[in-house]
Amino acid sequence: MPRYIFCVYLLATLAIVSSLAAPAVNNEEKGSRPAAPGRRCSTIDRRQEWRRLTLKERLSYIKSVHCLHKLPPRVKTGSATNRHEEFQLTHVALTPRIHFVGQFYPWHRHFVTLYSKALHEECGYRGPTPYWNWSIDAEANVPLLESPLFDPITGFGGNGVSGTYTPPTDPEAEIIIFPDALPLEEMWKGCVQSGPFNDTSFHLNVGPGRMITNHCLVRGMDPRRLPELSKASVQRSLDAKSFEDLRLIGEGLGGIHNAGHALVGGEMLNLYSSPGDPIFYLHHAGLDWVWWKWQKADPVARLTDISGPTTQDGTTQATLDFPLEYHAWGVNITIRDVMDSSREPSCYTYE
Ligand SMILES: [Cu+2]
Repeated sequence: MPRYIFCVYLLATLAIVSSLAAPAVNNEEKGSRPAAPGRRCSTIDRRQEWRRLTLKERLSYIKSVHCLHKLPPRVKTGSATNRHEEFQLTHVALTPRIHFVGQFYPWHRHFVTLYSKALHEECGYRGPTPYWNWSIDAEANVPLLESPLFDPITGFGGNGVSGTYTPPTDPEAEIIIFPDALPLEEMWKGCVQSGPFNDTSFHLNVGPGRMITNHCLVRGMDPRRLPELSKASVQRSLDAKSFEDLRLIGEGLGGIHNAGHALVGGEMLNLYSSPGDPIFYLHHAGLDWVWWKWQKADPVARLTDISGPTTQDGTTQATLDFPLEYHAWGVNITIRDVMDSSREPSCYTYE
């Protein structure tokens, strides 16, 4: 088995990437700038923690993910074989430009919105967009696998099963893992065999990392990361005095971002291909919920507070005018457009 080396600082050097077969920009897809960013929304998605969805809503959400996984990609030139993978591939293609930078929170905010819109508009999902408040699991005195998030019927299924997956050989070091993860054998434990995304009903053609391979959904859970997702840990983000503090606390070592990825392991621990695991969107909605809560505590100052370098090794600071790119979809918006989630094009709040 190859030895994968990972380190946050390595990412800067890897920023040259994208040898992968990602979709090319298609001008016909251009022009999807929302009619009027900042405009009042006609409807509001009241996002809820997974456990607050009714069982019917949970099943309906899972069904819509399966639907997205069956729909053809919008951009035909990439390696994604369906809409779900198209989101994954978009993330793969942009990874070095959207992590450990000022646009990390805004970019992922809109990414989750786009995914949620796809579930609603293309797959008929009618319920609220779910998020994951990991601190409920961190404070509960029950094994992580008993969390409703990992329920085999009304959740995202369980852990990977040892011995069912062998990562591909990786001579070009295309598999880049989040920092401070478990040893490889444990984090790539195996294919998920239970629940709606098990080995027989759900496969991915994108990943691991920047590779394009047909594989099962891989997990290798690490409940030892739960303390990093405790109420106190979430509060540490909420106590941030500035956006700069918020993003450094959230995305830094020991922060809630890494910990949520490492808690699930496998595909989720892959910095590039993690959106292959459907739980990615609940984890990132959870991070967004923290940012939203933080903004709500002082909207006058915080709905316009943005900072952080625009490139991993650069010094230019992100501003509200910084463009957010979503690869071949041609979505044309700026950070300013997503600062207030209650306005177009986001149109949601958290309950
Ligand atoms: Cu990401």
